[in-house]
Amino acid sequence: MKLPRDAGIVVLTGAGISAESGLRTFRDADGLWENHRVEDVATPEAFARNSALVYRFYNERRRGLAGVRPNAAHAALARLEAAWPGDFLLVTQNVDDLHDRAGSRSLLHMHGELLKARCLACRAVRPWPGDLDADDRCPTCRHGRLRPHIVWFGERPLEMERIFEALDTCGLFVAIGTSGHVYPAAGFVAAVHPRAHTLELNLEPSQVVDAFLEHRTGRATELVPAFLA
Ligand code: BJW
Repeated sequence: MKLPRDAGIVVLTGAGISAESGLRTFRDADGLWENHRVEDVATPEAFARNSALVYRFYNERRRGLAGVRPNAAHAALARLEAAWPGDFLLVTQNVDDLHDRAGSRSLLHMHGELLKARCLACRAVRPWPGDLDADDRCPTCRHGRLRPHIVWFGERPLEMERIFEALDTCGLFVAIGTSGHVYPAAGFVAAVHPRAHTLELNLEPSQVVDAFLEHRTGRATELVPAFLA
């Protein structure tokens, strides 16, 4: 595929790109945490029902980030952004900070960020202040409770206007390491097809692979640097 040098590129990443850094994906293994389905912890209803459990889940995952590092696929995307003369946007569903640490700057975290918390009252977003528990209050407004800055099921993903603006004008859309189970991200390919070229890079064909013009199967640390070489 020959892409004009002024074409816009949108890359969507999912948990598969961080798998080889040592972070578990959502739907590959058993998908369980302390015998809870992730869907039963990552919802506003779960937070209302048992916030201590939800805080524990996210405190543990936030601490887990300290022991992992960006891999060759994260690094290759940061190099592409630095070298590409046209518009470039990296949209990640991942709540880890591995793209940030690899050097990606034109980056949107559409499902939030593990290292941030948000006030339920004033909505201020701030760095996650150590281990959170149910008694923590917002330092900005001093009364609101803090919650993980994470988009749970049923909540509106972040930055949707900017994402659809980029999708509307891009010449290439690439999805990497995402199963295509979760919307609206799984619908991005349909939003650009057939105007833009579309490519899926994944360990196995995703749920929405038929919507892509091209797909390659394999590990992200091999496929992504090779595609960009
Ligand atoms: C490798 C690899 C390697 C492994 N190399 N690859 C339309 C139809 C039906 C339902 C809906 C719909 N629209 C909305 C919904 C409802 C819902 C939804 O999609 N439900 C489905 C389950 C059916 N969506 C929502 O509720 C969303 N909100 C919403 O739609 O609001 C309305 C609205 C939209 C737009 C504008 C205005 C309003 C919110 C979704 C929030 C998702 N949140 C989560 C949890 C975050 C919390 C946390 O982390 O704790 O986000 S769910 C979870 O899934 C997480 C992920 O970001 C997301 C996607 O998962 P991902 O990344 O694809 O991971 P996996 O595990 O599924 O797949 C990994 C892939 O990697 C696999 O394919 C492997 O093969 C591959 N892989 N190793 C390359 N080494």
